[in-house]
Amino acid sequence: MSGDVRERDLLEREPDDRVRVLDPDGTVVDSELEPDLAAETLRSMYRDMRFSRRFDERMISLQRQGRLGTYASLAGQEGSQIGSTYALADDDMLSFQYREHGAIAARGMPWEYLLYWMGHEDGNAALAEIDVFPLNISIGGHLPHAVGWAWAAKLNGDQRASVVHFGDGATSEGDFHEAMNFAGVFDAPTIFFCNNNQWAISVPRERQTASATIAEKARAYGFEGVQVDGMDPLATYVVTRAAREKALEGDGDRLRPTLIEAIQYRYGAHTTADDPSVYRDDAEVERWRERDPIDRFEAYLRTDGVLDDDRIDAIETEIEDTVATLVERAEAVEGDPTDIFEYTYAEPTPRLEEQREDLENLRDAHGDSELLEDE
Ligand SMILES: Cc1ncc(C[n+]2csc(CCOP(=O)(O)OP(=O)(O)O)c2C)c(N)n1
Ligand SMILES: [Mg+2]
Repeated sequence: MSGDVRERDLLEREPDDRVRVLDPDGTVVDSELEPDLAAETLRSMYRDMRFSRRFDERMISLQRQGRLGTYASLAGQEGSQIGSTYALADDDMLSFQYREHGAIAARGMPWEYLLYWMGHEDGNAALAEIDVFPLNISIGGHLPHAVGWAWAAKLNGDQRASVVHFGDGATSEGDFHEAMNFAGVFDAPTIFFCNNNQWAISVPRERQTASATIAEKARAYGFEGVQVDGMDPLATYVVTRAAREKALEGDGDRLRPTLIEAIQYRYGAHTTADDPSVYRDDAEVERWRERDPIDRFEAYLRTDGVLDDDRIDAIETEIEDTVATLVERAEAVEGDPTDIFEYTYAEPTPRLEEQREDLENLRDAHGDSELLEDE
């Protein structure tokens, strides 16, 4: 990176002028933008990307075996999630939708994270310890909260940014627009990070908005939007770092939010409950796989001598062990089915009370194992 001025320029590009540092075969295409990261940091980013991909495979396999609930796959989106998270401070507040396991991995995924996907609320609670808000299934619902948190941090004089991940589909929700407007007016130090993976379940990007880019929507709210190659971890890193600086140090006398549109692709199904073959072609998936973020980053790191076969073998072995330990610890926790009646209302409604009683009566009469066998 050749200095602050150049880094700031990043955010002043036209919204459709996509920032890219590495091309799909790992060659540096913009050496001025190449961040000066220590070999250890680069290897750690690579490890987290590999971990996330492996975690994903394992979670899908567990779901197929009935050992995990419905799961949202991240494969293809590692460069965006890990590159951007490495540009943050550990105590910047991170909010996400449900697919950003890579961002959680970059923060040091707690084993309890798996519990959420196994139906235990404790999985969400553990995220608070790494400054991550609970997972959000209600599309766009977390954006106003992320901005509110940013505004509070600013009023408290904290040097902490709020980073909020959401999908292309979320930009059609009112919450997105309200959050963007509020952040623009109140100078809330927010980084809006849109993981544009081309699809919102079966709705393609072209049907999501008539705007030429998602990034350009920021202009309507008085701040900058930038498109970045979301499958290039170095590009997402430099863009997020520039946005963070602007959120906390300001532009002139104002702290400014930024909207980052990271262009990427979800290789797999929307979730384990989806069949993408009914709405998209395999050829499309193959075209995006040619831009794979892990292959690209590995090629770059091998050229620089930061990685070699031995180091990669060691990383693979460590990842296998780590994933196995995470699963083992999470599976050792026994759930309580009546948990499903908790956590939505402070006071349960009469109807929920009635349903809880029905479930308890059934369990008393038959026992959990018999109830499960009957299914
Ligand atoms: C408010 C709301 N409306 C609809 C849904 C159903 N829904 C679940 S995921 C999804 C698509 C979201 O797409 P996007 O924001 O692009 O994120 P992605 O899944 O692609 O990561 C929808 C519509 C929901 N969860 N919440
Ligand atoms: Mg999407």
